[in-house]
Amino acid sequence: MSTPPISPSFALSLDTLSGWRTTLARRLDEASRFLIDHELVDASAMVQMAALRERLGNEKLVVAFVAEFSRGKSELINAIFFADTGRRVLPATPGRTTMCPVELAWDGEETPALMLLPIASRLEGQSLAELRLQRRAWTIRALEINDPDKLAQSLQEVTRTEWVSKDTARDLGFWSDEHPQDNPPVDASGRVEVPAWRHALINYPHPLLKQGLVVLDTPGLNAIGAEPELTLSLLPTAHATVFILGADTGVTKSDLGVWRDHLGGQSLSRFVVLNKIDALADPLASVGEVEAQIDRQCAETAQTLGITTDRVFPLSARQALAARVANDDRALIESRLPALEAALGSQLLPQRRLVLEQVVLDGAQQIDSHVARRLGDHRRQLAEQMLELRGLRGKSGGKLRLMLQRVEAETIEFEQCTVRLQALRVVHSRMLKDALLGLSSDRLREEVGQMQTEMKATLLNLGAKKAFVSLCARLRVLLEGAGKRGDEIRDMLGASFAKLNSEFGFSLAITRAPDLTRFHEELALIEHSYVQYLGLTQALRLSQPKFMEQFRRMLVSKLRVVFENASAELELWNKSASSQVDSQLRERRRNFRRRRESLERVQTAASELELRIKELEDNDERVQGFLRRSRELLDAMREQARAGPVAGNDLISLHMAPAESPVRRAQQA
Ligand SMILES: Nc1nc2c(ncn2[C@@H]2O[C@H](COP(=O)(O)OP(=O)(O)OP(=O)(O)O)[C@@H](O)[C@H]2O)c(=O)[nH]1
Ligand SMILES: [Mg+2]
Repeated sequence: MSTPPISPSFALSLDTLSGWRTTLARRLDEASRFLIDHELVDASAMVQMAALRERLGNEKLVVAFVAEFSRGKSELINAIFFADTGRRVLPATPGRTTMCPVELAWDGEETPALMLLPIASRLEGQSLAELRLQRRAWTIRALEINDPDKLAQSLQEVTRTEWVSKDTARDLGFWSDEHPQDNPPVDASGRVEVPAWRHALINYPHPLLKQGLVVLDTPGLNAIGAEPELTLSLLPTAHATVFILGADTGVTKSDLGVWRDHLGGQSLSRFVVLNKIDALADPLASVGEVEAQIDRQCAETAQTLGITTDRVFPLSARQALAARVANDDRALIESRLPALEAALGSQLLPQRRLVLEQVVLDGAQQIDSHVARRLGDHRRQLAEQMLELRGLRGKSGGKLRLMLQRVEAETIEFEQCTVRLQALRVVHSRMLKDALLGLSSDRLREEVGQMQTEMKATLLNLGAKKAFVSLCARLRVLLEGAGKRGDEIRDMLGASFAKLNSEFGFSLAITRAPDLTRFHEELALIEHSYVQYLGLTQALRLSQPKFMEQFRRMLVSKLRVVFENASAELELWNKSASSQVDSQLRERRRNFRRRRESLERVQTAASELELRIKELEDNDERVQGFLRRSRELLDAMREQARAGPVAGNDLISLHMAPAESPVRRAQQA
């Protein structure tokens, strides 16, 4: 088999983006290596560079497919991502098929595998985020990626169900006496059919997944509602969601329910697919008539969902999959899938690009000013020494002795700064501790605990929502408080640095306090999705202790990430301020020692004077060279960031990409 007939433009854009990221990472590595090898950065700047590197390397792009059951989510994923296997890989059959959320990604540290989380894990109240870190909680099956049939057979597992008692089904969250319309089938002996797995992870070395794409396939409505984490965490944080409708069914009431509950409020990129347009083919109607009908249906869909018509993509996933498998260009165009792929590529990636570009530019700026400050300081001291030594030219031994005495005196005077620095450290660390207190996990747990007490006291959803909203308000105050304390620290350090600079010749500079806006936004996002969730009927399950516990843990683990990151950012900023003081102190001391040593040498042999001066001049030149080189390297990185991803050479790598796929390799062999 050869490559798919038409290069999927989404794949192309993603490939280009990832190529750009790799180049950026390489530029950063180059700059870091140079800066570290020549000791031009301190420990805190190294931490900053490592964080930037990690971000570039691990940047993920999550695309979620959401719809009522049987609209063709899995089929669409097959057509976009798995056509090169030559068959249908993810199970897609009439009726309910995918029973649990399925996440497709690639982690190179692991072998290809299907990881399944048993549904019973819901009873233990642990959140999915927590369980992700516990390998033992998962059932792991190796995947035979070189054999499409066996691969497809293994993936059948995501359709597995179990029959349990009504009580167990209720505990698991699949049975509701108040809302029986969504309840699953019951057999003759009264047992209920529930999904066997809570979540599935497919680790598969697809070229696109290797580039950081994560694809989330979800089961139909009922199961979506039953896993709060999907609503609360996975869907709101996806970078794009593809909502699928069937042209054969139109927009049904339950489609609207899914849209409203899970996608409605989202401002992130949403794509609406009107799938199964092949079902509209009619031997008695002309092509033009069928097309007009498709257009009409798109317009109606857009109107019903309250979006513009250009957000609706009519297509046939089944036809597209068949066309790709058969290598049939014409049929692929007829399936209209390429239009969706083009839109995904052209709308999603520029946005990711902007985010990354800003991250890199900010990072480069910080490193740049750090290096400039350090080296500028160094040069200033070299200049002072040079001035001193040049002044000695043609001077007597008496003058030399006088100079030595002066250095001694200056050293003693300078050392008085240590008392001041000590005091500064004490004040600084007290203020920092104070600033971090409100962001601690203890404090967070306390606040969530208070919310829980308030929720228990009310049986109504309205009350639960109110308790949650008031929790968010308290957390916002905590974040604001930390921000304010950060500003106070900046003011205190700014004033102290100014004094130290003028009295002891330091060149301490304070960088702007970390901007905590990002964390406020993250908190707002969590608030938004939880408020939405609490408005859903499923939230009634909160009255069940197990669900309350799961809800609490999930919330704490989400919030903890926000608070820990805010805290880490504040701490890093403070660390970089104190390490600046430490390194300047060290440098100043070294400088006094050097001055003394050169004077002593000159004292023993007059010829030493010119040698010393020459040495200082060479040294200064070397530092200037470092500065130039460092700027060059950082400028190259900035330029690359501003240039953005460029398609071109990457085209070649795209066309080679499918060949990289293990299945294709096996087929070729
Ligand atoms: N005619 C036609 N059938 C399609 C198309 N896409 C999917 N189907 C069929 O619709 C049925 C459901 O497709 P799935 O991909 O399993 O749907 P799903 O949305 O993943 O459903 P769940 O996994 O149950 O949530 C399958 O039999 C598919 O073959 C299409 O474009 N045209
Ligand atoms: Mg499915």
